[in-house]
Amino acid sequence: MISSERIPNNVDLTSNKRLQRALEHWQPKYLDWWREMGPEDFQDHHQVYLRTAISVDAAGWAHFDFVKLPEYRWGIFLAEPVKDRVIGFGDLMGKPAWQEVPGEFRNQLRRLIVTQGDTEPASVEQQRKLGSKCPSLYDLRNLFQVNVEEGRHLWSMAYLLHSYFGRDGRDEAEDLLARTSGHADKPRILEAFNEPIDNWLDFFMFTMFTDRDGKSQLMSLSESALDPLARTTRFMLTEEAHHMFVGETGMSRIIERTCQLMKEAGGVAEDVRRQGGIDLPMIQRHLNFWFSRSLDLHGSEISSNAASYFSNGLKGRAREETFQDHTVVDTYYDMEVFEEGRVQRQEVLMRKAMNEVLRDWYVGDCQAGMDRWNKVLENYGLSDRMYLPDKKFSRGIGIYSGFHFDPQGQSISNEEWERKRHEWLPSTDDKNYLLSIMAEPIFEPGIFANYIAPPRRGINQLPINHQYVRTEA
Ligand code: BYC
Ligand code: FE
Ligand code: FE
Repeated sequence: MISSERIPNNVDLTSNKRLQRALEHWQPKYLDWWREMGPEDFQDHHQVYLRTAISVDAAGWAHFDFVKLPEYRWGIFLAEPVKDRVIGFGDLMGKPAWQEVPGEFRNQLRRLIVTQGDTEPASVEQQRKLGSKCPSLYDLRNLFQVNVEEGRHLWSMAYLLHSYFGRDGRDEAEDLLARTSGHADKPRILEAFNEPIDNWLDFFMFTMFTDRDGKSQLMSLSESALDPLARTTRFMLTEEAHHMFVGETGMSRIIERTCQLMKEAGGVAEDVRRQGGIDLPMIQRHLNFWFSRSLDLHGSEISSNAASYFSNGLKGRAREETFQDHTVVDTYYDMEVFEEGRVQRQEVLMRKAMNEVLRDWYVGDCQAGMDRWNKVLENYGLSDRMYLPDKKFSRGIGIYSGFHFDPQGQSISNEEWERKRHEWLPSTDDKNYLLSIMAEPIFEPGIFANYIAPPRRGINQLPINHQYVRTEA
């Protein structure tokens, strides 16, 4: 069994016996979960070239080596403390940040940490069958890198629960291993984390859009008055950047390959499928799906939970320091609401609109990625463009759920929705086609599936054709 010495950490674990015992109790359960729910078929006989954080300084947080997946050293790291840090927003602004959990905010903080923690193992579960369909060893390695880091993010939240929430925290940490993505009785908490991801187009869209919700939520939690939470999430963000890199570059490589196939076929989108590629409309449908599911992850537009998180200093805005007003007592958000069958504008108390403020930041961050994908199309001289659907399109949470809108945000009838939804969202045909072109995994170094272009460079200065995953002799 992996012992506590093998938990790299900067929280002085050896001198905190109580915490050490608690984590030693949790660790074998985590490992059981990982073996059962982690990457299928790659646990026992494969060595993977992985980055492991062994400290938080520039030299230590990106240590590369070959490891077997269950032997990855999942560590606990907090970003360096900010000296004399004070609360940066809300009603308690200017007071010292908390080193312990105040009793009156215990339930809210536990809930935020549990919700955050729940997404991390969920994503590993969602992605567990992708290895046997991989487009290259380079991509396979990236998948596993994302998976082990989501595992480490779970460790981060389990650490907070064990350290600051006593018995309840221990119970919650166990429950994080007991819920399962897509399970009928014990599903994951947030809906996007119960959606299947069984092909690589879904995987890249998920890491592009859903991991980016991870970025916006972690940015807002890294403003938290609870200093250990702020420091934990701040360090998680360094790893999160790689997950979005995997999604964004994975997609731009698919788009690039599609452009090449379109050129070969004389520019007709449908021909791309005949050549085994992924056509642009299918890409747009998957984009529409994961973008709208990830918008849902930001919660309701009008939310008293969000107001209370902000007032109490539990959860701020992304880059809180860039705002002028950190208390926002009597300011309003000009919101698009849908009432009496039409879109109208309504002034909403800014504090209640904090989910929407974060969602706006998120949309801007996604749009920047969209612009980079469109550059690829432009460079190939094509006039097609990818776009983000309107915020109202295909929503399951919040004030637009229960109504139908087209991707441009126009309200439409049930009948029109039923008629058009397969043009806008992935169909069973799409999924079957994707599985058919991914049926054979590619394990030969330097070779890439026909539907995706090679990356610009390899991992950690190694060549693209390096054997990033190898079977044990
Ligand atoms: N699905 O006031 P409301 C990541 C619930 S991703 C299902 O609208 P609030 C990662 C809500 O819980 C980042 N239920 O929302 C990415 C509430 O339930 P109750 C994850 C939902 O409270 C990729 C009710 O609806 N981190 O790290 O402001 C790979 C009404 O609540 C959903 C976080 O989310 C939904 N989409 O919640 C790996 C940060 N949305 O009270 C990892 C922590 C809302 O009626 N969470 N509900 O039972 C939060 O900050 C907030 O809880 C939310 C919004 C952002 C989720
Ligand atoms: Fe994560
Ligand atoms: Fe992530």
